[in-house]
Amino acid sequence: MPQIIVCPHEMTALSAAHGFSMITRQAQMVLVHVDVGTQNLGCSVHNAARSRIPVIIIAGLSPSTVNEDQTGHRTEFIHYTQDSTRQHEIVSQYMKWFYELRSGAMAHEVLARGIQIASSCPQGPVYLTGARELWEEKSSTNTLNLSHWSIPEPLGFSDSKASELVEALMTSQRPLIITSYLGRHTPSVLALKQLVEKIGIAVCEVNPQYMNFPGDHACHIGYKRNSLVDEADLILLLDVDVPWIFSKVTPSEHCAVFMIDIDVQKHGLGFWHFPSQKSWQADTFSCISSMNQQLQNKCIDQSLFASRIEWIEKAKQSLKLPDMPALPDDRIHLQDLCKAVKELINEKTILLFESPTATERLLFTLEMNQPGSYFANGGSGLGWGINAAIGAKLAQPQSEVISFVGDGSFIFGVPSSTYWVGKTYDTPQLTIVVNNRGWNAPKTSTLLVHPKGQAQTHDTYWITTGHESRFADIAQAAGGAKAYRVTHLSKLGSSLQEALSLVRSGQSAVVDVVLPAISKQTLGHSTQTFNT
Ligand SMILES: Cc1ncc(C[n+]2csc(CCOP(=O)(O)OP(=O)(O)O)c2C)c(N)n1
Ligand SMILES: [Mg+2]
Repeated sequence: MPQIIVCPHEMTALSAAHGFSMITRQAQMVLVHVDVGTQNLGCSVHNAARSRIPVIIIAGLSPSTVNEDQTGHRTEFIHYTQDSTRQHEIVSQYMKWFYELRSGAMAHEVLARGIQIASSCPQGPVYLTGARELWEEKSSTNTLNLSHWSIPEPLGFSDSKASELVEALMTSQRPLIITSYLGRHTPSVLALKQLVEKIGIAVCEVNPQYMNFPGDHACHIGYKRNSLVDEADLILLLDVDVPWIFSKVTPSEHCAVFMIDIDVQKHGLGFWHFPSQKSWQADTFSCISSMNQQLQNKCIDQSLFASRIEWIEKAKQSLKLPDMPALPDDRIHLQDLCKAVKELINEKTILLFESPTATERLLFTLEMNQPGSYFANGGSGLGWGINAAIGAKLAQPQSEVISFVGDGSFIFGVPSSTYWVGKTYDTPQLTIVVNNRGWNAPKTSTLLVHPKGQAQTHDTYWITTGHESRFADIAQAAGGAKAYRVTHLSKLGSSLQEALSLVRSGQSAVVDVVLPAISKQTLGHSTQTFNT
């Protein structure tokens, strides 16, 4: 019997399954109510697809029969209004496979096929439906021999391809690796470290979904997209969706770009293209391992190695994130918060990150270096973090789970559902709300397009959502979480430490950390002066 976690909101269910699968790589099942339940999954469907998460979503279909002899027939008016004609179309473009069960006798087999498809690489969600009458039928009594439903292995990497790449790396002057999700398989991190140290390669993590390469390593050049792209003479893209932004930077004419990706064509995305002279759909771990093996017998040119390391060291200096100036009146800025979070990290920490405009500062400050200690959403549907934390804790009960989320992301996460589940199923988390009083990312996006436009001149960004809300109290009311609201730097460290010790004792805690407001605009009919 699988463990059943009842979630009051579908966003919690699929995001928690996402968090669990991110760690275990095992497919999870999420059951939802017909068309309306499917719609309430909302952006967690996009997230599962973009993050290549193995999950089987099962939704009922309204019963189709009206005859009382048929078990499961229509018994309520709602069976008419919920009988949509193409329910699967709500989510089909995000699914690796979707299918309607046509006979209850085949339920086991169809499910096994769903698991097989979702779990094979590149992994992803599948969607199964079936009318009530079918679920009422007897399924076959034969138990499935699951060993006959093996998951197809990802493609390997031939010796000749490995040697082509090894030669190119060994003779390069300024090699750069860009990655986002290589660390989903934790042994890949060590394999990459071995390769990097042997050759001397700069590594940049862009929007990392996992801990891919130790943040404190001498060859880690940081988390800023576009870094060194125009300087490198060899770029190796390893499991990454968007390595750079064309309008900001392009590789030099003489740069060789290679790509190894579990999903090299990204056929789930619309327009997508990054130039590469060779690209391989393959499992990165086995590719790097073959390269490492070949390198064991190779002699590295020491003067080339030294010049590569010198280039990396210089780049690291220039890419350092400058310190933020201290704020007056004991107020807290993002850097203070990131430094305080660093004090909480230990070998048991699992950090779930969803605070869009804090990405670089947090990663730069924390320098996470334990494989499997850091997770972020590969999609962009906000509300994932606090719910994925439930799945992370279920997957690794001994861990200390911290979700670091923006105030907007906290609201998107339907916290009234999250913290109830957390309490009911003993999955305590420490949530840190980065409360800049609104949506900073859309403000930044606006300024990228119109740096001196109306919004900038008049401070009319329309992004000051929930600026006076008491976010932590929601979690307290819904699931008995301990609520903190911190406005002063002198109280920050002690509040976070106290909150973490409560989490260790089994109670969730939410620390709402109030940072300077990103806009002074008041919304609605409020005449209240904006408290910055
Ligand atoms: C469900 C959803 N709605 C809207 C967006 C667009 N969006 C991207 S970032 C962002 C702001 C999020 O606010 P917050 O979590 O407070 O982070 P901040 O931008 O302040 O760093 C919004 C609304 C989105 N990505 N997902
Ligand atoms: Mg915000």
